[in-house]
Amino acid sequence: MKVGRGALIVVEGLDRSGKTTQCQKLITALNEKNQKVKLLKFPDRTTEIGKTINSYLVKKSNLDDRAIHLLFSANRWEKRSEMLQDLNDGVTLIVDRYAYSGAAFSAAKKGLELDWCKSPDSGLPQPDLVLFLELSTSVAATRGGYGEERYETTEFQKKVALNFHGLKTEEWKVIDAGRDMFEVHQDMLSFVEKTMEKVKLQPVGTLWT
Ligand code: 2DT
Repeated sequence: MKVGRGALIVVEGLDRSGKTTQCQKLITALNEKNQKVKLLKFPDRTTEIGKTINSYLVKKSNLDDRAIHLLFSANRWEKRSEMLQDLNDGVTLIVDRYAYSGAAFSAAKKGLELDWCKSPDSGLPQPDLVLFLELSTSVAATRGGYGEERYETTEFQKKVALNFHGLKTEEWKVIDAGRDMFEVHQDMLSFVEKTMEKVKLQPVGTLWT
């Protein structure tokens, strides 16, 4: 018997909002409930494209703003068929950052329009749910490790935050990430489980088309 497809769940938010920890907690919780789940993270720094992105992020190399933007997008396109295969096999994907980070970060740079930034990701698998972890930039700056990589300045993050808000659609749930980690997790898990149930018999959509 076909049990239906998996859900595409994206977790977004500013740096240090707890995305990576919360993604891991979702995976653990769903595994314990015997659900088929996989964790994905963008950028995926392990591929050839990802290695070039990593070198840019750790400031070992410089690239034209539009060139790096297209590489971030290509890094998602190279995972597209694997993602669709997994979803159709009933695997729920928990994705740490996606095209929304792509558009929000690049459009925070001078001269890059949001619409231009969205266009290379148009046609990727459409997330069924976007969990946006909301945290003020001043609280984020007090959390560990801030300021080591490119983009990790309060001024830049403020622009990114504004761009994220301009990208919100009805699939978005804004989560107050300033609360206790367990409370945040419970909230997120409840949205994820509802979405998994809802999309089982629906086709996977396409993003920004
Ligand atoms: P992590 O700290 O989560 O590894 O992100 N970024 C990310 C972009 O500028 N464009 C993108 O498409 C993506 C997915 C956000 C590393 C940094 O890369 C930024 C922070």
